This record gives sequence, C-alpha cells and structure tokens, in this order.
Amino acid sequence: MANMHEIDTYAKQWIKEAGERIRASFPNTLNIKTKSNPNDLVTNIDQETEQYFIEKIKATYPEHKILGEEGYGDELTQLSGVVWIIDPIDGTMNFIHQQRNFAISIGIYEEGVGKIGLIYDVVLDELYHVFKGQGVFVNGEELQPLDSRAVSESIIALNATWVTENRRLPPELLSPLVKEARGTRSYGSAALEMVYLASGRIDAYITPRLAPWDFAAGIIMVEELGGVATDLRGETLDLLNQSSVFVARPGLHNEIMHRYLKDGRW
Ligand code: 2AM
Ligand code: CA
Ligand code: CA
Ligand code: CA
Repeated sequence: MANMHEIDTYAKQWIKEAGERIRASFPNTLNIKTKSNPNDLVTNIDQETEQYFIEKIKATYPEHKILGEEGYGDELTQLSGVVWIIDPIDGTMNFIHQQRNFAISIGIYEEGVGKIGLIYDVVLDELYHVFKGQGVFVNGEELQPLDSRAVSESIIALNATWVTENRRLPPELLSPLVKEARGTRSYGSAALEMVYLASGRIDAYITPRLAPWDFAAGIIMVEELGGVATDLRGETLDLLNQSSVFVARPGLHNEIMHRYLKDGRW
C-alpha cells in the first residue's frame, strides 16, 4: 500500500513551491497561445507548472501515474495504483486578464478512490486541503459540514453562457433556476468554485462541460463535507472523461435535480 501521508506531505510542499514560482513570474511577459478555439488559452506558465509537478512526482514516485491538462503526463485508460490528476492553472483566462482568481488543483486517487485534494489560491496564499476521512482545511482552519438550504436562499455559481444559445444545454433549462435563486455568480475557475462551495460562499455550482483535472480535487472536498457531486443527469462523475458537473449542498442538490434538472430527463 502507498504511504498516503508521505505523499500528502510532498504534495503540499510542491504545490506551495509551484505557487511561489507563479507569483515570482508575474513581472515577466507571458507567452499566450490558443488551443481548441480563440478563447481556449494556455501560457508558458501553465506548461512550466505542469512540467514542474511531473519532474517532482516522477523523481520521487516513478510508479505513480499523472493526468495533467497540458498533456505532459501519462495517457490513462484506467485509474489503478496512485494517480495524480493535475490542473497546473485552473482559471487561465483570469490568470492572464486579472492576475487573480485562479488556482492550482491536484487530486490524488488510489485505486480510483479520491484520497487527497489540494486547491491552492496562489495570489491569496490560501491552500484548501482534504485528506479523505480527516476533514477539509484552509491554511489549517477546519471547514464545517454542509447543511441544506432552499433555492430561494441560495447562491448558484453558473456561467451566463449556459442560459444563452449553446451546443450543450437547452437554454431554457436553467433559466427558472437563475430567476428563483437568491443570486448567481461566475468566477471562471471550477476549482475555486468547488472550494467556495466547500466553504459555504456559494451553495451550488453547475456547468455542462469540465475535464477531470477541473474537478478531481474539488469533489473530494465537497463530498468530505457532506455535499453531493454528480453530473447534470445525477450520475456518478467519470475521472477519465469530460463531463457535466453539478455540485451542491445536500438537500439542495436533490431539490435542483428534481425541480429544475427534471431528474435528468431533458
Ligand atoms: P482552465 O482555466 O484550466 O482551462 C472556466 O469557466 C472554467 O472551465 C475553468 O475552470 C476552465 O479551466 C474550464 N475550462 C475552460 N475551457 C474548458 C474546456 N474547453 N473544456 C473544459 N473545461 C474548460
Ligand atoms: Ca485550459
Ligand atoms: Ca481547468
Ligand atoms: Ca488549466
């Protein structure tokens, strides 16, 4: 069996070090490229940060597998052994335009089970951390379990794109929820939206398309606190493929799934 506590100690050390390098890079000119479309951005810092983790992990744990957004890790078809699922910068558009509201996200899975999650808000120097079964902490301060809340008193994180014409969702599906919720927000970093849910700043987060590195760490935190993480049809999330994601407080997840997401029948 892998020594998960030792892995956890290294992961914390490396994520802090990577954050330090990102902060130190702020005065330098970014090299920005596009990927699948003109708004799908990547910088040299995304790439260098991912390479940094891969060098550290491979040198210490050559048998571990790595799934990373920028493609320097392994090609995975299954989750056996220890797998690090890494997004070197989640919220790249915010990183480029705002120099804030982005995070490093690392989920560590053992035989397909989420054991360790780290989400590091680099600019605020806030490290959200979960070790499964031992609670969720922000810079050492423990977060409280999530309880239920009515839609009318809830803040829902949701990008405006999903109530306009789009390829993934009927635009009218979520508009009643937008109207009836207390408020909506969009932060542009799935990992931060997950920790905002974990810390009670928002009550649900809904998005029709994420990759495993966007949610691998966050769902371990949300579930540790009693929150619910599924796709938009209420199915278990798949850590090897793109998926829609719906995370919420317990109870609220049920209410939204039933009243707005029609129990997945849309
Ligand atoms: P990124 O910054 O790591 O690319 C933006 O609303 C959120 O969605 C961010 O977490 C962003 O991650 C993610 N995202 C951006 N483009 C995406 C894409 N093409 N597929 C999946 N997730 C994406
Ligand atoms: Ca990206
Ligand atoms: Ca991401
Ligand atoms: Ca990214």
